[in-house]
Amino acid sequence: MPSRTRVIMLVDLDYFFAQCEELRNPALKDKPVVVGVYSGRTEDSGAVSTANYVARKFGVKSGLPLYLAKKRLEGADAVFLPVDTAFYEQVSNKVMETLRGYADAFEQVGIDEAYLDITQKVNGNFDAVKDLVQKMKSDIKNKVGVTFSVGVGPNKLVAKIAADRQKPDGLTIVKPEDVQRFLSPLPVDQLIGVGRKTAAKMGELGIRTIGDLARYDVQRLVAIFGKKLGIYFHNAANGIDNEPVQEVGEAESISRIATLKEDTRDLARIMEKANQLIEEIQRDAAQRRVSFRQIGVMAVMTDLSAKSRSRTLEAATRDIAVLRRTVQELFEKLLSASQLEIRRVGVKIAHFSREEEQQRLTSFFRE
Ligand code: TTP
Ligand code: MG
Repeated sequence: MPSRTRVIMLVDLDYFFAQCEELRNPALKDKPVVVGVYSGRTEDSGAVSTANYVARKFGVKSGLPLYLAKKRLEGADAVFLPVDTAFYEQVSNKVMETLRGYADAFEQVGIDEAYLDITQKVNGNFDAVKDLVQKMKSDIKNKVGVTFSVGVGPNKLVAKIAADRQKPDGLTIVKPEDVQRFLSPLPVDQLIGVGRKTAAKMGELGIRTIGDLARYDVQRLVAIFGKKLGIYFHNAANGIDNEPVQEVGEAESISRIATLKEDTRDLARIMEKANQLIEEIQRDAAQRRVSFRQIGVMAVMTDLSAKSRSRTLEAATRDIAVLRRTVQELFEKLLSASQLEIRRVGVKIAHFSREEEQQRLTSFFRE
C-alpha cells in the first residue's frame, strides 16, 4: 500500500470529571473544584481524581492526597465532590457520539479521550484542520457544553503529545515537516512507554530529550532495552508511528446509579434498588449483544463519600442470576467495611466480549 500522509487528531476533554460537575452546577465555575475518590477510612482519606483549573493554581492535581488538597485550598471556598462515574459516562457518550461524525475512523480511549482519523475529511490538507476543529469545538460546546484540547499530527504519537501542549480549550497542529522540530526539545518521558525508571536509565546514557533519543544508535538501544522496545523507542523519537485509528466497538462498561428512598444499611432494601438497576443493565447488555466478565458495585454513603467493590469472574457471562448474586455479595462486603448508611447505589458491568465468540467458547453456559 502506498503510504499516504495521514491527518490524525487526539481530543482530550479538559479537567474532565470537574468540568462535568461544573456542567450540572454552573455556580461552581469560579470556585476551586476538586473531585476525589474517598477511601472512607477517615473523612479526608483518599486521593484527588482531578481538579478544575482554578484549583490547579493552588497546586492541586490528580493523585494528590485529599487532606493535602484541603490544606492547599484552605480559605479558598473550594468545593469537594465524590466521583460520579455514571454521570461522567453520560456526558462522555454525548461528546463521543458527536465527535464520531467528524471522523473517517474513530477510536475512543478511556472516558475522556479519542483519536480521529480526519485525512479524508480535510483532503489530506493540514491547512484545513483549524477551521474543522473550530467547528467541532463550537458544535460540542452547543450540544453538550464542554471544552476540550486537541492535538493534530501525521500519526497518533504526535497527536497525543501535541494535545498536551496547550490546555484547556487548546489546539496544537504539527505538520509532517515540523515533527522533528516539535519533538526534539521535549523531555524523553513525554513518549508513551518512557516512565520514570526508563527515563532515569536513559538519563544515565546521556539521553534527556526526544532529540537525544532520536540520534542515539539504534543498535545500542536494542542491546540495552531489547529488540521490541529498542526499535519502538528509536521510531517513536523520530516521530514514526503507523498505528491505525481503530474503532473499539463496544463501550467499556455499562452502569446505572440511583438514590435510595432513605439512607439505610438494610441489605434487602439495598438489593431491591440494585435489582432494578441490574434489570436495566441486563437489557442494555442484551441489546449490545455482549457478555461481561467484571461486576462492580458502588455506594455513596451518608457523608457523601463513595465506595466501590468489584469482582472479575472466571469466564464471561450474561446470566442475570450470577449478576444478582455477585452484586449482593459485593454490597455485603462493602457494608462490612463501613459503619455508615448508604444513600445511593450503583451497579456496573465491564470487560465485555461479543456473544458470538462467547457461545463458541463456552457453549455450556445456560441462557
Ligand atoms: P486526564 O485527561 O488525564 O485529566 P483531566 O481531563 O482531568 O485534565 P486535563 O485538562 O489535563 O485533560 O484524565 C481524565 C479523567 O480521568 C480525569 O478527569 C479524572 C480521571 N483521572 C483519575 O481519576 N485519576 C488520575 O490519576 C487521572 C490522571 C485521571
Ligand atoms: Mg482530559
